[in-house]
Amino acid sequence: MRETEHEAGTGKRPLGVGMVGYAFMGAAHSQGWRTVGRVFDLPLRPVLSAVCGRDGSAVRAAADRLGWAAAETDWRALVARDDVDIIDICTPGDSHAEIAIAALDAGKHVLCEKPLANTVEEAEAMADAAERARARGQVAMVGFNYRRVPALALARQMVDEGRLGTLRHVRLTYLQDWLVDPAFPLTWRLRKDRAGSGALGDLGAHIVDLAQYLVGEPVAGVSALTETFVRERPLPDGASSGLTAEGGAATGQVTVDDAAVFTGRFPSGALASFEATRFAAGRKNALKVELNGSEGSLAFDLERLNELSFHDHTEPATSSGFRRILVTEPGHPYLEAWWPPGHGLGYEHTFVHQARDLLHAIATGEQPEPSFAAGLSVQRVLAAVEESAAKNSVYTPIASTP
Ligand code: SOE
Repeated sequence: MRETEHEAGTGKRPLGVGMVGYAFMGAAHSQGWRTVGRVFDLPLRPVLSAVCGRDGSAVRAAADRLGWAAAETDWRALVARDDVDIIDICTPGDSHAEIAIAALDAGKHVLCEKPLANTVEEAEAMADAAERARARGQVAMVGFNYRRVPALALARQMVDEGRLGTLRHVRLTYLQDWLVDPAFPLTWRLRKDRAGSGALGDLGAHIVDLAQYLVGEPVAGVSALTETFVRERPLPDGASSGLTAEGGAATGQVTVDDAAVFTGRFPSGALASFEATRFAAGRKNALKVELNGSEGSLAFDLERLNELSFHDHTEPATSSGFRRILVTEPGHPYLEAWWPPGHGLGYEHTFVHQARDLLHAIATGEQPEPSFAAGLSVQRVLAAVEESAAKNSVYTPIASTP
C-alpha cells in the first residue's frame, strides 16, 4: 500500500488489510484491526481496505458496520487488490487452504482463523506455502487468540522461567453448551465437509495449541474417545451463521463429533488430558488450564481471564497454597499499552493483541507464532484423535512437524 501525504512523516507505514468472512470471527478480527493502532505504538498502521463475502448486499452492510472501506464478493479479487497487504481469513475451514495458499503465492501476509485447515494434507500444503513465502519476507500466522490472553502469556513466561520446575501434568478443558438443545439447527459447524470436525476442531484445537504453547513441545501421541450425541438435526431455515440459526421442518445428519475426550503424552514425559464439548450444560465459554510441575502449579479459567492462580511448591508447606495473581499490571504481557494498573481486559482484547503481534512480526521481519507449522502440528494431533477414537481409544503416536 502506498504512503499517502497525510501519513508521510508520521513514521507509520500504512498496511492494507483485506478480510474474508464477516460473521462472529470477522467482527472480532475487525475490532482488533480497528483498535490496535490506537493502543499499541507500532511502526505500521493497519488500514481496513476491504472485506469479502459472497452475498453483495450483506457484505456491503458488514463493511459499513465493521468499518471496512470497500466490499468484494470474490476473494480472488480481494487478493488481487493493490491496497491489500494482509489477507485475514475468517471463513469456515473448507476454504482456508485455497485462500491462504493463493494469498501467500500472490505476495500477501496471511492471518488464518483456527483450526488451520480441515485435513492434515491441506495444513501441510499451507505450511509449505508459508515456508516459501517466508523466504520472500512474508509472514503467516494462525488465529489461536487465547495465546494472547495476558494471563496465559504470563503462564508461558513462568514456565520458561522454571517457576513450575519439571512439568508432570497438563489438564485442559474447553466446555460450551450451545448444542445441548436437539432443536439447534445443523449449521456449517456441524458438517464435516465445511468444518472438518466438531467440538474437536472448534474447541479442542484451542486447547491442543495452548498445551503445546505452554509446555513448549508437540504432543507425541494420544488415546481418544469422541461421540456424537444428537445425530440428526433440523436444517437451517433461511440465513444462518455457525452459532445462530432457525431450524426448519427438514432434517439432516450431523457428520461431526459433539465431544472429544483424550489423553496425551509429551516427549519430556509430561502427561496431558483434554476435554472439548459443546454439550456441557451451563458452561458458556469455559476454557480451563492447569499445569502441575515439580516446583509448582498454575491454574487458569477463561471465565476469570484477568486472574492466574499460582502455587509455589518450594514454599513451606505450612504457608504455601494457591494464590491469585491479578494479571492487570503494566509489567504483565500486553498490559503496558492499556489502562492504569488494576483495570482488567476481556475476550475482545485477544484480537487486538493478535493484530499487534502480526504487525510487529511484519515490522521486524520475524516469523510470528503460532506459525502455519504450529497450526499443522495441532492438525496432526486432531487427526490422531480421530484415528484413535475410530479404534476405540488405541494409543496413536504423532509424527512431529519437521
Ligand atoms: C464457538 O464454539 C466459538 O466461537 C469458537 O469457534 C471460537 O474459536 C471460540 O473462541 C469461542 O467459541
